[in-house]
Amino acid sequence: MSEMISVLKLDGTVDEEKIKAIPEDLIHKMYRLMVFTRQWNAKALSLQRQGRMGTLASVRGQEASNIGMGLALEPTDWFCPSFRETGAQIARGTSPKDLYLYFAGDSRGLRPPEGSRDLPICITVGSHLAHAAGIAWGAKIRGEKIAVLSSSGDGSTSQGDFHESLNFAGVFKLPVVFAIQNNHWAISVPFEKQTATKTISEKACAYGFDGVRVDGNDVFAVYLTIKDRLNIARSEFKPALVELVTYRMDDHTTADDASRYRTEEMLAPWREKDPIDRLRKYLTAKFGWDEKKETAFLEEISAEVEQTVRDFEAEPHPKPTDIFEHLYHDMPWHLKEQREEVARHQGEAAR
Ligand SMILES: Cc1ncc(C[n+]2csc(CCOP(=O)(O)OP(=O)(O)O)c2C)c(N)n1
Ligand SMILES: [Mg+2]
Repeated sequence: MSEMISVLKLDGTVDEEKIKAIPEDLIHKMYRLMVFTRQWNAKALSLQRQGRMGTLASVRGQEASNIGMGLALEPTDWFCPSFRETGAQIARGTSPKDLYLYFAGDSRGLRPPEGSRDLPICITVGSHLAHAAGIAWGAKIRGEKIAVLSSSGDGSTSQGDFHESLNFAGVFKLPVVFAIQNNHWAISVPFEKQTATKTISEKACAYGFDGVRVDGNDVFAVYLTIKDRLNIARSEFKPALVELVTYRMDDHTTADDASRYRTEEMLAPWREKDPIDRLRKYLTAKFGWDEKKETAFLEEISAEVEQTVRDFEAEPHPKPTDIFEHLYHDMPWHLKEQREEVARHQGEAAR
């Protein structure tokens, strides 16, 4: 079983050698993005309870894994997320307003930013691992010096797609890194019932490449490990499996009630490992971060989140005829007729 890679300890002290690779401004950026993600998420949960948001997969507790991954990628790399990567997407440049739109059921929220190399959110568990392998294969054939990162949950490792994608990547020596956010749950299925192996990283040996285990609540370890593995993938065509050991602190989604299958005692040790508290301790010891700075900072982030909500809610509703868009280059006649009919009913001008 591979050792757990860690840089930032629970008490906020660090491995002084490893931390040298992370500049101070990047550390502040990590903290800002993690706190923003937590507040963005908390706001989305509260909007959902008020009927102003659709089903949401909360990312609370997984901010270090998310931000570490998002910041480790180069802009020219590809990122293939599932649905609990909102922080990574924000770190990569997806607009937080678009993510609100998406989780409110508006498909316009899936529009990728200009020039983006992020795939849209993938709800089908595990299917995007094959997309990641395919993109990496295409890049290799074209001679592009890029890498691909996919992120999915512990549950995805039980899907056939996981085996197919990792096997393919191993055989074709593809520049792809498969990150697994092992948050110990797949809805109500605990990790012990997900697999008979002790870890996920050890599964890599069946595919002929490295598997590593990282403290997924340690943003420095996640960032450095993913960055290192992407570099190796890019320059040596060696894929990797990276297990990020973390914990889902909320319900699976807003349609779930985890108190039916999970006790407070199970959560308690993970509260101690909170990724944001740990980083704040480091900032306090190293850069003199204090109550006053924290209070002002939280207010600033909160104002930013409130503005994001205002922008999201001010977005005009999509037109009913939009349902016909983006499917056909040349729309068949019967759909054109239907679109005109809908437009007539809505008093809309058909495009
Ligand atoms: C192919 C497929 N089967 C079932 C589902 C329903 N489903 C949605 S999330 C989920 C569990 C996923 O667990 P995991 O991969 O650990 O990710 P997490 O939700 O913990 O982030 C399931 C079974 C689905 N979306 N896709
Ligand atoms: Mg999981």
